[in-house]
Amino acid sequence: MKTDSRKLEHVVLINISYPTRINKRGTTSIPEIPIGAATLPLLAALVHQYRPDCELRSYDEIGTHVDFDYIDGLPRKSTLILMSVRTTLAYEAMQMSRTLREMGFAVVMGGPHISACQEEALQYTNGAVHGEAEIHMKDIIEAFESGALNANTLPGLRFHSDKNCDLTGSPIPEREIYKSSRTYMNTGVIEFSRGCHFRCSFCASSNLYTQSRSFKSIGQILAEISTLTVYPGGYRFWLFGDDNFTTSHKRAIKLSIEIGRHYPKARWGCAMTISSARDPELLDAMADGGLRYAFIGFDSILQSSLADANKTGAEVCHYEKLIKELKKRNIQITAALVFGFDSDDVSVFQKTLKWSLENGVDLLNLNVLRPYPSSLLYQKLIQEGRMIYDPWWLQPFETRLKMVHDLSPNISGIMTTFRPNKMSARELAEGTLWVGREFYKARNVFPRIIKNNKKIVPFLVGLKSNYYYAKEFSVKGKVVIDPGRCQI
Ligand code: B12
Repeated sequence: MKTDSRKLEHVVLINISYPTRINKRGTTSIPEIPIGAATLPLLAALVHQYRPDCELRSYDEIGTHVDFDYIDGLPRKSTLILMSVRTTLAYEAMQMSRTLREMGFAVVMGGPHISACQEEALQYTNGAVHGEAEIHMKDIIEAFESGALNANTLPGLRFHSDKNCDLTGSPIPEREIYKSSRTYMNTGVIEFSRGCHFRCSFCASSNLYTQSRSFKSIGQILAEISTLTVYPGGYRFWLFGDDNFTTSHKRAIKLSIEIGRHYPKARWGCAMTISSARDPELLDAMADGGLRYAFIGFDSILQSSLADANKTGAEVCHYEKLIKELKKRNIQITAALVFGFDSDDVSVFQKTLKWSLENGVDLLNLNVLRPYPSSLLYQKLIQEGRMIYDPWWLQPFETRLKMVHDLSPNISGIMTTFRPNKMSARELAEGTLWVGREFYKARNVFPRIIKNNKKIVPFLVGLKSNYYYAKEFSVKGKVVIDPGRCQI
């Protein structure tokens, strides 16, 4: 092993976004909700845990584009680039890694996509990480400082762990790194747990690390909340980023009670499963503790499609009653729905729109079924020979645009990568887009917001959220690929 020891003095953290400008003047990025994930603040805290004097720059492109000029001015010998990668942007991440390596920087990649496709990533980066940063950060820094990990290390070094970290030892993320960006909504993402006890076939997370769950302590969460911005009137806002905040009712109840006790003006949101709404004690505790926004994976309004998805514990016939339970407690609902299950035919779009308009959900998050590389669904579609593009995540952006049949430049939710069972791929993309456009038409938005929000603040929040979600479906115009990025 080559040893060329050096000290780590600079770290650049990157979470990339789509490489496009979409309006006529070529200036607007594809709309993504400007929420700062916990990822880069956590990586920052972990770097500082081991190298307190290290200088840090972070670029979460949803808020701030990567500044190549600044990076170019950094010393190659003492600078490490850490990239977090999601599957939808894997192609762009590999491009950027190559650019940075060619500039002479050592690049390490981690995140959900690299955990799913570590072997593949090793071809593009100097270090590829499977698993949680808490477990690997020390080894990464040591490999860099020993010279074993540098811009020429290819294939890259493999950092792998099949164990979960103990979240009670996880540091408080350094959220200050987002303060320089004016684009973000002022909402923090806080993690309480990792892992989920369900095994839905399309889930991108359930097979990624290990099958077990881990939790932070209540004291940790309360301390983390104290670092968030306080707004006039003493309010604090955040979202829990857990895949399923209610994976343990007991823990969620305890935490919610403590949040209410310590921060009576807390207002937060979380993702949870609909079957949890059967537990009135849980709903009362969460609502009293400040829960105002629930992102709920209903996934389908067809029971047969839920069976296709291996989604257990959810019964469509109870959805309406459970929605009422949440609304009774003034909890706004974002219904996440997926189209393209084997049981779905074209009638699913009309049925879903009707259901969504009638039952009082506040927002719709719509996605075409997407075979993430870590999912059981991906394995099934490969076996059945039904993938149209494989691996879809390494296709250039132009090819990914074909997967939305040029219906919209916003590939995020409606890209179709496989042959559906009871409709064409184009019908699937078209139908999904149609439901979104109808749901977010002004004639549907205003009556809904007025009916669902009697007070001024929730009304304004409702208006803003509808605006962000509507943008996802209304994006039109020419796509211009950023010339600053090369081919992989
Ligand atoms: C907040 C959020 C968003 C925000 C984005 C915020 C942002 N600035 O990026 C919004 C709402 C915009 C969003 C959009 C989307 N999201 Co999202 N999102 C989340 C959510 C709920 C929380 C993220 C977070 O803060 N996690 C906490 C951090 C600490 O966890 P982490 O990022 O996984 O990092 C850990 C490890 O992965 C690892 N790690 C990560 N990066 C690195 C880097 C290095 C160098 C190292 C060593 C380790 C490492 O260490 C960390 C600590 O252990 C997650 C769910 C989740 N449980 O993570 C989904 C999640 C990340 N999103 C997902 C998806 C699919 C999407 C969308 C594609 C949805 C869509 N159809 O449009 C888009 C794509 C956006 C994009 N640009 O990539 C998937 C990603 C799956 C995958 N394989 O890529 C997730 C995991 C949800 C899920 N279970 O399906 N999202």
